Amino acid sequence: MLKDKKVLVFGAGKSGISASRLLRRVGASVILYDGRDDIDIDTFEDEIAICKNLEAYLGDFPKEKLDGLDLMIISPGIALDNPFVLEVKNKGIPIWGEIELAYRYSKGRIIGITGTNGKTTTTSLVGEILKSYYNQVFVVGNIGNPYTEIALQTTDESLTVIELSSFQLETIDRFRPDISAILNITPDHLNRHHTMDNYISIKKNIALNQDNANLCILNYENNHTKSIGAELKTRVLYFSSERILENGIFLDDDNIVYKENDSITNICNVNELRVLGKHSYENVMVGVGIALELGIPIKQIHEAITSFKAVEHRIEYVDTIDGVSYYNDSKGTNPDASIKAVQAMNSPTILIGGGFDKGLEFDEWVQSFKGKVKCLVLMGETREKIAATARKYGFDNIILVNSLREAVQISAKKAEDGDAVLLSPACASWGMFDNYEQRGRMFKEYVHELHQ
Ligand code: UMA
Repeated sequence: MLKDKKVLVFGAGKSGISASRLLRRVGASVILYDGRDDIDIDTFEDEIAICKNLEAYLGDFPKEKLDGLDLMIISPGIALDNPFVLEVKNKGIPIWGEIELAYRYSKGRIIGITGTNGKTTTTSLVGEILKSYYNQVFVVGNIGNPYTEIALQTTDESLTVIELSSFQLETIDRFRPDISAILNITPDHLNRHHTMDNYISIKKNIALNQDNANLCILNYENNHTKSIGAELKTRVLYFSSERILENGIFLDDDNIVYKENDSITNICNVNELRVLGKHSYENVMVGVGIALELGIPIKQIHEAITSFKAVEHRIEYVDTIDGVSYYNDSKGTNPDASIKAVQAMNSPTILIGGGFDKGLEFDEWVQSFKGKVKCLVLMGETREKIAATARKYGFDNIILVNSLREAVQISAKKAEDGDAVLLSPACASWGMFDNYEQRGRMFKEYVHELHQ
């Protein structure tokens, strides 16, 4: 399909490198471009391995090279209103995201999972359930393994579970998952998507090309996802952690059940699960919905969901030092995700927050502190904005710091026996760290340093 085509890959991060690799394997001629001029260009050839004489440009792109291009692949981190992207678009060159590229070369069944929060956990849970029953399961996407990396390995027997961010869904074209899920939609990434309506419509893209042969699983308790159901051409399955549904998956007292017409199937009791909190039960319900649609027997589903543990960086227990427990919720990259972590705490908590400014408001986050958070330690670009919001609501036990290491050290000093220290920044890590994983790993390292 792209053999002998001239393809420009914009962005030389994880996804750009993987996309280049796929393109070279299928015989395309690749030009790799990154706006940063401080990357060591020689590393590209090592990374891409199969590329000899890779044409790559850093910083400025020679404009004459745009002539004769057949396609541009952009990385998720690059916005569609980026001036270079607009220039390419104005020349009439088609633009795909890495997901579309991988999809065009994929075989087998595809499960796409999106939502503002919970998508990484749900994607790994679904991966676990599927692996317990099927042989060829791939777990890819925003979770950290680019989809393009495995697309050429998929066969008709494969099942590919993809975590999809709004950044990735913005640039799909024909991408059509067999099963999709939107866990929830709350404000996030508004600096990139500008309005909530635009953000919602991008999330909805996940089901854009689905039809009646497919299924979309939606949260009945989130107004945005609930109303999306009526607009889709595909079959819809709702889940709810708040009420008994006529049809769907829901919590009935402490039991997760599936109801289809008059037939009720008991899946499990929530006390059998190793994950905590309503948001976790919702993730499990989505996993159950996907597994049932794929025909996995209840016994197998039960076994997989009851042995599943929380993923790294999501309310992850780190250590207890001098009677103080430390939790890493670096994945709390927006207020809503962080509220879930704050609510899950069951001891007086020193909360470490702040980071990159995505244009979000922190009112609801601060309001969720009541009875949980005793002290707020703030870092990064948003620290003043958050401090002002906290004071507006009468919360003034606030400490401003200049680094995560300082945040950990001050929290340890302030904490008393029986307290918890929670890193759940409600902000992206950019500006201080490469990504939330690095922020979480550094947090754990600084906590372990407290032993010295
Ligand atoms: N770049 C430019 N110009 C720009 C912007 C970026 O040249 O205007 C270049 C940068 O210099 C850099 C490269 O593009 O070299 C980075 O590309 P990228 O930001 O897309 O990062 P990747 O390393 O390719 O990682 C991406 C996802 N990153 C983002 O969406 C920001 C990863 O999600 C994903 O795991 C990976 O692809 C594999 O598919 C991370 C993320 O933070 C975890 N996601 C956000 C989130 O979860 O909230 C959406």
